[in-house]
Amino acid sequence: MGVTVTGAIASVLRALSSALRTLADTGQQVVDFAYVKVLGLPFVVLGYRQTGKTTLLSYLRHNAEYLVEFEPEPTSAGGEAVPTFTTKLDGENVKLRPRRDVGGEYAMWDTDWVDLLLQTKPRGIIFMIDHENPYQHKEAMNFVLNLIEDEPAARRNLKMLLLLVNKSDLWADRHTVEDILDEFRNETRRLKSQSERIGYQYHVAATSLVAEDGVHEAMTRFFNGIRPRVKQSDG
Ligand SMILES: Nc1nc2c(ncn2[C@@H]2O[C@H](COP(=O)(O)OP(=O)(O)OP(=O)(O)O)[C@@H](O)[C@H]2O)c(=O)[nH]1
Ligand SMILES: [Mg+2]
Repeated sequence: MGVTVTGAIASVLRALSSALRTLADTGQQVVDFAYVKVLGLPFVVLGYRQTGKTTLLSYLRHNAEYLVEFEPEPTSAGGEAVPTFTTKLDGENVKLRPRRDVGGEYAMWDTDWVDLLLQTKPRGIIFMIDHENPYQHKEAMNFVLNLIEDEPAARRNLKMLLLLVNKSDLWADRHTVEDILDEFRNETRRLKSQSERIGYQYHVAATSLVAEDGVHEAMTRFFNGIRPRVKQSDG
């Protein structure tokens, strides 16, 4: 099934590559092209501890067989470098650039999360929660929304925030995603109004990384949301 996610990224990249091939030589379009080729698509994955951040990054980089053996340690302070993933497309390399995997402990919000957002100026943020610790998820989410509000660098390139309600294999038989989000009414309302005001998209999806449920759709939506847009002028 890692094939599915790899397939999801491959299809996003295929769309991206065909979009790039249609670009003409105007300045803006050349900048988009250079940006994608040289810098990749920077995005960050945030969320309270143990929500699945490291698992998601590994999932995106490896085939699913890898997950069976995968028991991540909690990510320690300072985070861990994640290499750029390069995918070959029509003989060309296209890069996705997550930069660094940070942990979800409180102590890391003010340090690692802030640094990561300010340095990366991400095009996308994946924010992960699960069915436990609603209080901590709320705090973590408000922390990120505050940073987007207060730090121009954190929102400068932001095109999409994807809210993943993960571990659906553990809750889907008892709760709907709406039940879980009910605890986060204020935060989702805030997300909606901030996204409209600042001008980024948001999307909410339920996923199970271990059962590979909903991941393909959510990642396709996310990577489509953060890739540079080709202007649809027919002129
Ligand atoms: N049941 C279930 N477990 C999951 C899922 N995704 C991740 N996990 C497990 O949740 C635990 C935490 O996953 P990590 O990827 O280390 O979480 P993290 O957000 O990186 O954690 P920190 O680095 O401590 O902040 C691991 O045991 C994963 O195997 C899921 O969809 N379902
Ligand atoms: Mg981790």
